[in-house]
Amino acid sequence: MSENSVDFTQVRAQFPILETVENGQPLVYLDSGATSQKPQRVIEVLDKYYREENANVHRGVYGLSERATEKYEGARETVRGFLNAKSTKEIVFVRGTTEAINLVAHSWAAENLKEDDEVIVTEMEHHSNIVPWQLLRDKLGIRLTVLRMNQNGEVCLKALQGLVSEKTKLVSVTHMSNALGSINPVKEMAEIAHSVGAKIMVDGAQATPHMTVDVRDLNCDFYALSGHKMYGPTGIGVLYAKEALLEVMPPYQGGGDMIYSVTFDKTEYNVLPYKFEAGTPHISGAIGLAAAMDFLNEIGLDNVAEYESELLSYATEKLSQIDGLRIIGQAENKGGVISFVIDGVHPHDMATLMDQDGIAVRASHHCAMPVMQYFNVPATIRASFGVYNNLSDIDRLVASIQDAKEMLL
Ligand code: 7TS
Repeated sequence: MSENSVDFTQVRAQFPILETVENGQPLVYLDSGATSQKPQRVIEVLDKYYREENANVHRGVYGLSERATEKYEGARETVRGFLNAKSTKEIVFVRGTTEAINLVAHSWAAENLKEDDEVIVTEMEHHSNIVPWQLLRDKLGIRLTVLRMNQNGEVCLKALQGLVSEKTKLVSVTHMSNALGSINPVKEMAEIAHSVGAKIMVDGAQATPHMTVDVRDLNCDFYALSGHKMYGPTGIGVLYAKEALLEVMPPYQGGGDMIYSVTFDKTEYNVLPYKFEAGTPHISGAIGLAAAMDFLNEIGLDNVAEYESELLSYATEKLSQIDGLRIIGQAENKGGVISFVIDGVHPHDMATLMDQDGIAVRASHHCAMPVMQYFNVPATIRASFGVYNNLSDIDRLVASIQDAKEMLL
């Protein structure tokens, strides 16, 4: 490995779960694409919150509630800084990427799109960036157009240029594919969307744990992320949206906290971002997410990207040497995900045997069935990396594949 200023052995040591012994073997966790493990400091922040700080936010005049509110709003400021958003008004806490996309579909899109208007998605989207638009298609008669990919798992900007028209109202695209690892040129895609007056929504579920994301530089209109994939708790995520859009969007859910005043005749909504946060929020989740972002900021996202790119190169080289193994997704710009199939072996059988060696990989369609259809496979085996993985994890992955292959073929 090249000299990285960060000691990733120390980073790994911060994850208590990695001491787990699975089937008599030390756990090798290679399923961070599904959810990441949590560092000690995130676990401690959650523990401290419930031991010492728990109260509902925005309502109490007593000290404990004021402190919980300060922490919760402090977390919002951390998220703002992490994404380089202009204002905390643009940071809406949600359950995760899925909810963020549904919020945009139900609020912005349902309000602004009409029959025959078009939403463009890529062929490599996760189901959570396909199904909400299909639901809207059924309701409003909008069109859902697919930007196809090539055999490497890459989309072509020229093809997008040829696809957009004055009918296009939204381009909704994943920043990094969970099934292939492809990183999409979302900044350029934003320019193309904007050239016809469309908006762009970016699904950042897989990107935010692995690379620097600057929403102002990308000039995206909406950006979604999930805390649990970036070393934070489950059940918390973020929708970033430009303030001017949020300002005119109708609320997504009604309830407490999102109102300014209510009578039976009329409700006045709260200011941003509270208009979109009905009900008691996931206070500890937001605080835990901020701790995870601090953790990533301290390592430095550019260091993370460099380190994981070295892991990916090493894994690609080693896996390519295995007879009958085909890597699915060979984009030039690719993050720490390696999906593969092996001639004559069902991915689930392979992953089950690998579990016996203490290796956690995912064998599935990865909620991206159109990707499987394109490559004509029922499923792939996917190893996805996090900051805690190392070369020895990959060596054990390779050895386990070899052993399982011998048993199955
Ligand atoms: N978008 C992408 C690109 C994803 O990878 C996922 C989850 C989601 C959206 C949904 O995120 P959620 O936090 O709202 O569930 N991806 C995966 C995966 O690859 N394996 O399990 C979940």
